[in-house]
Amino acid sequence: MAISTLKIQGMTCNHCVMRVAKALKALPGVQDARVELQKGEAVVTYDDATITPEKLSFAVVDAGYKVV
Ligand SMILES: [Cu+2]
Repeated sequence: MAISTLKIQGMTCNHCVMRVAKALKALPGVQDARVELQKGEAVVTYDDATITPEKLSFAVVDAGYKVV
């Protein structure tokens, strides 16, 4: 398992947090995603044989947020 921290812009409320967490957790290979509104980041635990950090970022962008 690998852990990656994504810096996310555009989250303004708990709804955003849920959206991002849901998008990340829906990806194959993602075991856990902890999203923090105040820090503007997501800490993702994933299987690096299944998914790459780029794909984690794409999922966040697809959900409507920006990864910096
Ligand atoms: Cu929101």
